[in-house]
Amino acid sequence: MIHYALLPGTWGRVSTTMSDMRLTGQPLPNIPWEAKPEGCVTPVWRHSNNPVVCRNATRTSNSVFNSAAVPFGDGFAGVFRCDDQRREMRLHTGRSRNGIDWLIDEEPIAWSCPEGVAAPDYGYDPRVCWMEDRYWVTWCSGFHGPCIGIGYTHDFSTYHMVENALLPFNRNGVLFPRRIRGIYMMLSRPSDNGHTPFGEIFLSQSDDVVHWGRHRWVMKAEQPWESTKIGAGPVPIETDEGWLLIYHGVLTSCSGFVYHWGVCLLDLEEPWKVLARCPKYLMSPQLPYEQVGDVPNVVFPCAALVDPPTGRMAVYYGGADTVTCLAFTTVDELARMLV
Ligand code: BMA
Repeated sequence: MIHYALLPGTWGRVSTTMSDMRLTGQPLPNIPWEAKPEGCVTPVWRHSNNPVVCRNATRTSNSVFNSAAVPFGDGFAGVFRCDDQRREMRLHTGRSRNGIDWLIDEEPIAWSCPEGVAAPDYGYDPRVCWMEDRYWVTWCSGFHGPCIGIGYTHDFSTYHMVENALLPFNRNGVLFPRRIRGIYMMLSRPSDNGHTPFGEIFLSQSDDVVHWGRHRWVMKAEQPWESTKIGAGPVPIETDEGWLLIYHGVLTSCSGFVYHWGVCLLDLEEPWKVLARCPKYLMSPQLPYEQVGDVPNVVFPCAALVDPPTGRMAVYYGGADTVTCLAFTTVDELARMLV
């Protein structure tokens, strides 16, 4: 049982029985999984054979990172960020039997665009979610600068762009995986045209996925590890107590940005209300494939698989803007971190 303080302007989680938070949704018995290693004291642990996708996974790739995977058929499919050897940022389809060994298409995704919507100049940092009858994709789309592209696929073969959901400049557009009180909802992080030394998370609402408005402010940085900017990570994870949102938080050090993961809990019905937050980071760049690469010191989560009956979660994240990695946690581990 959980109780929330309903003081004006605050939505604080004041008490909970530690591990009673429950994931909602379909079982995923084939979720990629490794048990927490003996002696591990952190809430998240890395796959023993990271990175799971190396930088040269296609013939033309310079790097494959910040990518999103979902259950598909008997296995998994996903949209991968592949920066090519000209350093164009492109999205490619990936397929996997087990969620760990991936085959990435050589050719980038070709979006079919409705009349009046220009094909994106580039695409990066995709998120994918199953909602209603299709897999929705949001990504940072080149539209006179970074902007939120939204589209869908039924089969991971043909892809349809719907719109540029918001005006430039914006990044980290992340859909909620179902309508809430009949309304589609999306998180985003208004930004600038460059490397953006600021950033807070906002929420926008839509009746049709095309027109977005009724914007709400969700949260800003609070702790040193996230003090420069924050942005939504994987599609929010539904629990009986709220939406678990894993997000990235950035600190500016003497040698540049350092990207971490954080987690918070958003209200189920009014998800612009933050019920609880983890003051510490969940993960920081500590392994060589996170510290060394095209952009050092980056762990950037973009997708989470969950298995409600066991509470298991497998999170895909980019390492140092170069490779794709996998890490594990559980709903109990995350619930325990929230205050
Ligand atoms: C952000 C995005 C991400 C990237 C991060 C660190 O602005 O470009 O794709 O992982 O910077 O370079």
